[in-house]
Amino acid sequence: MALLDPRRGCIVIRVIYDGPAFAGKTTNLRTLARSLESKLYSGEESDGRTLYFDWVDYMGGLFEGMPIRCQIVSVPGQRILERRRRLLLETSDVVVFVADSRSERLMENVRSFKVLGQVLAPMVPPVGIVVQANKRDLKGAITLDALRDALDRDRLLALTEAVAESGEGVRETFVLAVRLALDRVRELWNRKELPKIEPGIDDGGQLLSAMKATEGENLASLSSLGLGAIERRSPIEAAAPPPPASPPPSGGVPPLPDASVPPGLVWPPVEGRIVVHESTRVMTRIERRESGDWLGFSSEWMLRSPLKGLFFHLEEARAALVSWARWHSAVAERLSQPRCIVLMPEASEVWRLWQIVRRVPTLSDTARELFEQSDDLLLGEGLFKIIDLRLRAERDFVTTGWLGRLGFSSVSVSEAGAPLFAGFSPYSGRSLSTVGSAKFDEDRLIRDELAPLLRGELRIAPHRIPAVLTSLRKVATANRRGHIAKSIQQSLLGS
Ligand SMILES: Nc1nc2c(ncn2[C@@H]2O[C@H](COP(=O)(O)OP(=O)(O)O)[C@@H](O)[C@H]2O)c(=O)[nH]1
Ligand SMILES: [Mg+2]
Repeated sequence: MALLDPRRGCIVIRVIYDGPAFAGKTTNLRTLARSLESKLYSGEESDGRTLYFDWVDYMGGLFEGMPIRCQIVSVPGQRILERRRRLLLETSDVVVFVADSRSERLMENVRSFKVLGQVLAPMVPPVGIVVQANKRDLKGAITLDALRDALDRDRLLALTEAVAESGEGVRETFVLAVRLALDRVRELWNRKELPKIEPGIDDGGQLLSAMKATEGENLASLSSLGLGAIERRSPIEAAAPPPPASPPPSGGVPPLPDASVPPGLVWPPVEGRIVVHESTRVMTRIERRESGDWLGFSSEWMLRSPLKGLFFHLEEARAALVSWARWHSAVAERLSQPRCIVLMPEASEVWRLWQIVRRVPTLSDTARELFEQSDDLLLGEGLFKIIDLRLRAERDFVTTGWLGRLGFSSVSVSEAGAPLFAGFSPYSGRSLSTVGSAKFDEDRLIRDELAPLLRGELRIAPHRIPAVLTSLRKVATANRRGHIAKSIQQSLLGS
């Protein structure tokens, strides 16, 4: 429901606290109200249970020079009040999902989170979710990884920890949530879709009346709970640059991107910031390569800043980000996920481009595992699959011009069995539509890349070569790709 209130000259966003009953939503808002020096409005309660919502108003921060007004609203968590909950969720710009860390509450969290996912799925631009693992003080609190796996194994979640009762982690969660909401505002702004209209709902009392009114009616739309009618959409004056961070890089090592990067400097919007938040929490090593690139690693993530990724003018830096983002959009379906690109303020008037990519199992990893396979037949079949994927990837990415080069360690497989590019995307500092060579030479690829790989792996067991080659030939022929096996055999035996 983000909007630009023309009368007050401010941006209005709505941060919704969601989650199962008793997880600590009201406690979060109570703590926030105290630390933000604002007032908590609790619509109506019955025995301390929220019936409608809690509401906190907060004014803080700037977007394009305009103050930001946050409507912080918690939903009722009881299942019986689910309709009220959904109505409120549909007006969110970001959601903090307050999860109860006690193991016995895990299924309640999961059930509630599923509903949240359904409600938010159709919303465009995406509404980010911060999962706050609350009640970390209690014995029997499950680990963050267990919570993450139970909620959604396939999706990257921004996780924070809190003890809402004592206030620990409450503010950190809120700050991250506001940043995700502002990513959404930025996206609306860029699309010239940020409504310029006074908020239909200005305080808790108005929201309560509106909710009660809609419950009396045959409600379908919730426009009255958010914006009222949208009167006009007007393009807004040109963007002013956000202030760069002030501390200069220390000890030569550039600062890693962090989740405080200003809106508009991370792509894709919303999800990109979640990638930054999750990856840089655990980044362990950073080093400079001979090429001049900076590289960072953790067990799950890898991060790179190219040599040409340093900028001294924000407009130039932005243009580079946009052109790189275009490349990513164009090949999105063929890229391993999640990943993001981000422009990190590095010093006064200095920005650095980074990309962050989640490490996924690649063909190299699969090959290494395969060679532990003692059955020659299965090894041959597995090898054919890998080789076939590698060749398809070459055809898809390099021949079409999207990439300059590929290797076994930069190709992974999608669930549907198609090759995905899992490496760092190329950056040349200009428009990136074509960087690859147009010629595809299968024989050269087999000779220069595959044969050495196989030779290296098979060196430990040369006696297996004939059996493996026979098996490989059999599968390849069955797939009408006999020539592949033949050229591998020639490369291997010819050496
Ligand atoms: N131990 C502990 N109790 C908490 C914490 N946060 C909330 N509670 C308690 O959990 C209960 C439910 O909290 P409440 O905020 O009303 O949950 P809501 O239903 O999600 O709004 C209350 O008794 C709170 O005092 C926490 O971090 N640790
Ligand atoms: Mg409550």
